[in-house]
Amino acid sequence: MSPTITAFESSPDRGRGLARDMRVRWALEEVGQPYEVRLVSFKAMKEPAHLALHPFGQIPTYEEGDLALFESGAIVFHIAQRHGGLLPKDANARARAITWMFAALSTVEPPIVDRSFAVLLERDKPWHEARLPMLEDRVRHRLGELSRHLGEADWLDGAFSAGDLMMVSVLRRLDGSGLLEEYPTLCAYIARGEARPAYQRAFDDQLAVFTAASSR
Ligand code: GTB
Repeated sequence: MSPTITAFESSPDRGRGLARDMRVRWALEEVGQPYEVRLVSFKAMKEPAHLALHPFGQIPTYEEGDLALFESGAIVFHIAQRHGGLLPKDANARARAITWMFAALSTVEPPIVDRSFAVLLERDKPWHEARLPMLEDRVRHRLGELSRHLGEADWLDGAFSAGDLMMVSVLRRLDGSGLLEEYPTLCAYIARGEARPAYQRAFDDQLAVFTAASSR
């Protein structure tokens, strides 16, 4: 039975693939697992049927038989555990790839999300102009460290893994901020991720949702 994931019925990212269903779609495409998508409105996300799947009323969720998951990191990890191709077989390399998934979600993503929220929701606040440079410097700090770690390598630790899938997904949230361009190593890293056929299939599928919604 194919798993079913949830995604925005009408994504505020206008089809740029920045919402967190994109990383789950990408993981499913990487492992060759067909899936269904149930689109949910902002209203439906906060109603009992969806809250039964996701206590915080968000997307994405993942249903497979009697298993229901939320949190994109947990979902991608589950997919990577269940199928080959996203985590190395060697136990230590596998542990390191999982470490990079956590690093993406708990060390790199938070300052990026803080900056996004400030730009999206706090522009009219009197302290916005003073706060934004501080938030951007926090992002730069992480990008500099990550860029130094990556150096000349294609991927974070040997072959492409769920760690790279998560890191590239997290970094893409900076698209349009102008910050990534300060780190050519990271731009090339993201481009390598985006060039993967599985990424492109996932991107096209989420874009089709936006295109269909805007033509109605
Ligand atoms: N930690 C959770 C996870 O990783 O799954 C976070 C899930 C989450 O934030 N989901 C968001 C959501 O459902 C969508 S992805 N929000 C609705 C709500 O909370 O009511 C976040 C997102 C939204 C929009 C853009 N964008 O427009 O660019 C990018 C990312």
